[in-house]
Amino acid sequence: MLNSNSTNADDLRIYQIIDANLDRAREGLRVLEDWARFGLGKEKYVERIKNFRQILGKNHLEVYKQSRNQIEDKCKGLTHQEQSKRKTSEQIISSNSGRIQEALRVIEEFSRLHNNELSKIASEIRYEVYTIEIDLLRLSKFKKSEEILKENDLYVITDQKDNLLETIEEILIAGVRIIQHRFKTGTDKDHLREAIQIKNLCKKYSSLFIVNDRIDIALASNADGIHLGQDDLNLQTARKLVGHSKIIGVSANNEIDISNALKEGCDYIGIGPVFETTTKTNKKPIGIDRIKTLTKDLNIPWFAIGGIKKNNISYLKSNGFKKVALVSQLMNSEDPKEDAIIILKELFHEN
Ligand code: TZP
Ligand code: MG
Repeated sequence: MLNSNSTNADDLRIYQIIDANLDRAREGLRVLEDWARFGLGKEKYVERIKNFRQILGKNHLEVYKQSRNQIEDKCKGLTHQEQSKRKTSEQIISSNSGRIQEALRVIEEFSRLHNNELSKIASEIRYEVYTIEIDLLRLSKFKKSEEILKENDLYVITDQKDNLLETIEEILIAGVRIIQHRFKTGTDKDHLREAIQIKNLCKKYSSLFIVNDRIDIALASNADGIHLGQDDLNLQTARKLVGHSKIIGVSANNEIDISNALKEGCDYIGIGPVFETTTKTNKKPIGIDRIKTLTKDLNIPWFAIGGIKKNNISYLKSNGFKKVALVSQLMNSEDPKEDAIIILKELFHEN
């Protein structure tokens, strides 16, 4: 409630500022709320944001609304050119969160003397919006990664070789959208340097960049995800370390590993080796029939791996396999772009 009932011209100007900024903050909150609802389907955030809008609505007093008509606003209708440049949903979330935070800060300052209650409310909501913004951005990033995993059937894993970056770029140009960085020998410095280079390439082609084995390298290179084998850190620990913005994939080749991975919330599974492979010699092939049984009820993306070549993809497809991961076929290819295109076509082709 207001601290005094009398109103002078200065008060009117202040009320006008508060009126405009309550509108701004509520509009911005509505943008975040709708993204949480329709873009992300996150009820918990919808409720939190709606609650803030309602609190601000209740505190939007008649005196503030009436001040709007009493002093003319000479700057009405001014827009900034940045507003028409916004493109992605992430940019919309960031700019609207900024707008809400600024508006709340203005309310906090100008209401302090005559409406301490509103000033406190504005301050509290402003702090909450900082964390909501970060959470929504993380959730949006994660959702995008999940969509790439769902929509793309070819997952390419790198090997250590000359001209690796050129090979990866050719593969990305061909349309591959999931790359895993596999780096088994070398220093951590070289590992991270290469990871960052590949991450930048993946970013250029809007592709997913996943780091094999190493959570520290995934975090330091700002990867989109991490891939863990059965001997790497367990999924729960990995989730604690990387949080919910990165996807986590797991290698599995039996019922127990698959069921544990699902229980612990992994985002995709690599299953194999399907066939004999020289890339990973310590694991025996488990074959097509075994993989069919293992994946029968699997409802997260899974990729068959091991010995997959362009000439056995149609056979895999005729057995109901939709997604594959491979290393040597593209890493050792004379023409990785051409071969990637052939494989993508094979995978796309309806059997
Ligand atoms: N995990 C199971 S098999 C395998 C990995 C990393 C190697 C696959 O390599 P390639 O060259 O595609 O057979
Ligand atoms: Mg591993």
